[in-house]
Amino acid sequence: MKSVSRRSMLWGGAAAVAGAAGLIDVSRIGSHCGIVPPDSTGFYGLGETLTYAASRLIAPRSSAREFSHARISEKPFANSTYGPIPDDFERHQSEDFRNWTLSVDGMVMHPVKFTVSDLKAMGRSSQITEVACEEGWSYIAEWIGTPMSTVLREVQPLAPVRYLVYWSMRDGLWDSIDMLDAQHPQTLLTWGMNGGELPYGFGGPLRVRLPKQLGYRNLKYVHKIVLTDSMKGIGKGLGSASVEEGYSWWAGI
Ligand SMILES: Nc1nc2c(c(=O)[nH]1)N[C@H]1C(S)=C(S)[C@@H](COP(=O)(O)O)O[C@H]1N2
Ligand SMILES: [Mo]
Repeated sequence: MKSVSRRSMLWGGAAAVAGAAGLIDVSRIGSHCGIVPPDSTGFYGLGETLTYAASRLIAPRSSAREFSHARISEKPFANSTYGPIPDDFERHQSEDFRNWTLSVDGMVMHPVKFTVSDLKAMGRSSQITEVACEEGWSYIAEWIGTPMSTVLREVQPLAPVRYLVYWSMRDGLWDSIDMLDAQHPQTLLTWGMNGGELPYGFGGPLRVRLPKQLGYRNLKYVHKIVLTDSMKGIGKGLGSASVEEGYSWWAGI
């Protein structure tokens, strides 16, 4: 494990104490260090800002728990997806997603469109981890996919990139993660589950799997990724469609 620098510890401690006492604007200090969540605004943003900053300073590379095969849930629960199925999506479904692409562009050296078979050929990683919904239920499954870091190596992000933003084609939901999460070895572009293909109900053909974050950040039917240094101009600039609905951007577990 990497040791935490004394300076980071001091900063974290000072921010926590001062923040709790309401003495200083934590988000202002945090922005110097690049650890402010995009939805850090106003009074309610304070808690999230502190949680995010503390997690980044104290355990920036921690991993989600992985389980043995025996712990895989017999009946995983596929949450419903709301709204009408767009025509484009139905067409892809009827073609067995053979022509489904994931575009990756924005602040990158080489923008690329990958098919699911391109991704499968690039790299494979699997993990047995839990999906935890904010509503209280969870299940454990084996997730198989291409590490996000492998895709990033291909497109080569350009400095000063800060966020990876991703969109679902099925319902237009979108979300974003910082580069630490984007490069995290457990962050997968998932195309397989429990030894087989990733079923439609669980986000097939392609799902972002982020076991260190609550379920709602694990978007299904992902077809577009943009790398950016700022969330300005993307939706309301708060980092996620879920944030616009009242959820918090940082949902670390
Ligand atoms: N595109 C899309 N992705 C989504 C959702 C959604 O409604 N649309 N729901 C999210 C929520 S709230 C949770 S808890 C998980 C549920 O994953 P599951 O369907 O595999 O149980 O998916 C997330 N991904
Ligand atoms: Mo959820």
